[in-house]
Amino acid sequence: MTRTSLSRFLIEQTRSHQTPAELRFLIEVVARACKMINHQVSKGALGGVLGSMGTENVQGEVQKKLDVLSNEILLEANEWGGHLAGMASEEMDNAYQIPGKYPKGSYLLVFDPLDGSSNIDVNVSVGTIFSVLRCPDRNGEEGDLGEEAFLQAGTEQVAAGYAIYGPQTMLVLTLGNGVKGFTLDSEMGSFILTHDNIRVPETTAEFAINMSNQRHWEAPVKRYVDELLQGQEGPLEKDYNMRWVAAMVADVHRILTRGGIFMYPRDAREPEKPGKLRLMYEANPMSFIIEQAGGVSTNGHQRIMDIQPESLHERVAVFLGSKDEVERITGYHSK
Ligand code: AFP
Repeated sequence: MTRTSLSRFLIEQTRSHQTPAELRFLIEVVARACKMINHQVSKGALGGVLGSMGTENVQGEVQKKLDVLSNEILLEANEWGGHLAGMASEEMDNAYQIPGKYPKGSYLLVFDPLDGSSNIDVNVSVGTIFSVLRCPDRNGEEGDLGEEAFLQAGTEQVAAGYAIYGPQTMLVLTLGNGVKGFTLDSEMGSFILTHDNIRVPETTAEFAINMSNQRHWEAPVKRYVDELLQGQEGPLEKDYNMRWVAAMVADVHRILTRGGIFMYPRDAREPEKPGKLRLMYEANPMSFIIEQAGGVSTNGHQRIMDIQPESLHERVAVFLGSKDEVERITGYHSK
């Protein structure tokens, strides 16, 4: 049987869907960087890559050595090819400028280099999340690319994906015409198409939320989770199961595989911040993937991909996954 590699899939996309060659190259380079990150992650203690750097990122979170290493891998892989006008990352305060010695391209790459990095030291799945936008026309303007170029709604994404470093390493990708999953064949060093048309089941009996924050949630979330917990005896008249990996990549991957609802609501711990997750490099790419797989993604009040970002590291409440449940909790917010 002929196996379809990521390269072959992308070349066929270029032919049939007019995916520009520059975008094809970009995805190939990101995939190559993910293979390098996978290699570092899998070395664990043998590679001396576990533990913290002793520094904090712009969000005030302690940076793991692998957060910093993964960020460097993505920057170095993508800065020289001429396909990007700039990059932005969870691990950098400001937009990354393509060095002047390299040509610039027409795309912007935004990423969380290592999502769920608190899982690294305990050998649980982590991942890389990325989003691709077009760089707005600069009208011949030279000089540094400002943050405003990146501040585009999720609906403007031309591609999004994630790599999951788990029992298997996979790359899950959307170019806006469905969702494909590629599994890394580590002997051949290639991502092979193994999940051709990923769809999220509309109904589910599984939910994902960090229950330890329950006392901080807003009323609609308390009501909804309370109903889930009542199971068959409650108004929803069925038993639900709960899972929480604490790496969005792994929780979303499970939902893409067998359905479910993922929630990281706004809560009262930091009232000025609407949630923990970041809009541009976590919520938007995951929302694009979930919607392309037939699921729904909102912040409780509106579609996440319609939100106009106001800053690079903006946070957002997230409810995504199986249509029926996301619509139910979104409905509770309007009551
Ligand atoms: P990092 O990317 O900083 O490791 O954070 C992971 C994450 O943003 C997301 O992937 C998880 O769903 C969420 O945080 C876990 O949060 P809790 O620490 O509240 O479980």
